[in-house]
Amino acid sequence: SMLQSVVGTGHSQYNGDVPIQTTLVGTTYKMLDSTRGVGGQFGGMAITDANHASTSNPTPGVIYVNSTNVWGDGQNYNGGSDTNANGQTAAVNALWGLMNTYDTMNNVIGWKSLDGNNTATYIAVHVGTAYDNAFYTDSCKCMYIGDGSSFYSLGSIDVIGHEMGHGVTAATSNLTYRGESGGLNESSSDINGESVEAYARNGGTGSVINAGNDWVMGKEISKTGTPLRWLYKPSKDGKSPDAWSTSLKRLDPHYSSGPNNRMFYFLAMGSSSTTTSDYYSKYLVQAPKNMTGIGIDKAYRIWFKANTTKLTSGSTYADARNAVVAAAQELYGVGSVEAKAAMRAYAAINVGA
Ligand code: ASN
Ligand code: ZN
Repeated sequence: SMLQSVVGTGHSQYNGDVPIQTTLVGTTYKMLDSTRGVGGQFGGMAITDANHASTSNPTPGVIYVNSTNVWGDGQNYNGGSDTNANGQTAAVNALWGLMNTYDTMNNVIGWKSLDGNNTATYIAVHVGTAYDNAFYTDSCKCMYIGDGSSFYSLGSIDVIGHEMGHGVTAATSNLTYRGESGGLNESSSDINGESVEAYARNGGTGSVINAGNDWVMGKEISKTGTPLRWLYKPSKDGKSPDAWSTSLKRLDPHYSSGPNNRMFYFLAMGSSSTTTSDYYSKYLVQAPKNMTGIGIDKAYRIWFKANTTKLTSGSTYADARNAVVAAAQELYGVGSVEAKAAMRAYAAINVGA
């Protein structure tokens, strides 16, 4: 046929040379993955050039095209043409991140695209000028990536998994983006980002997520090497708390996410803490003593089920605890080690029954 799905080579910025799913139209290659998602604005998962459109209400621009199926130069954007090999690198980063996000949710959970109905989405790169952010927009169910100034181009896998995670949350629990629910919304995106990173780093095939992520958000895009957030110890950013308290609800969601991120880390990875001084009040507020984690694969399945089927727009941390415990019980059994680990992980951030 005129349209043929083919595999090209992308010279990515953060993951070396990667196989990317593109489309051959006549003699031209397009950055359109028609094997992941249907319909949507571009008839498949697409990467477009926002061509420095203003970051407020931007339009996506056109799909990347190339005369060969080899894309990008692996180097950070230098301010030249968006469509030469250097400008294409942001598009390679985006397509690789999007493919892995789709595959993680589809192959591990059986959840198709962002809405669960397999509606294709897209990523637009080069939005704004030296723009230091990436963002999801629900009206297009798509995301935009800036070129960065104090950051490198903002298309690392964990950032893309994070932004697309906002689409899953918007389509399901729709956690309100302020107060405790705002922190849970942000945490759900960080959990998605780290889980996609873990999936991609282990080859991106199969239906199981193996550990291999770095448990920090955005290390790759950081020019200083300092991540945006530390899931294993959120307070390392100087602003996020490590445990729930009554004042958490007043924080920006990127900080009130901290304790739930730490809960997820403990659930997956456990803790080798041996100190008994961790106990505070009736709950733990530091690392749980000698806790065995259940692995990121099971932890992701549990969190995903909780967020997509049990949480609602006004959910609190206490609600999240109950939802995660219930999800663990449904997936692995009442009294299972997984359900007990969920209780312990929440107790470790000061959230109890
Ligand atoms: N990149 C940010 C995020 O997804 C954008 C924002 O502040 N909402 O959290
Ligand atoms: Zn976010």
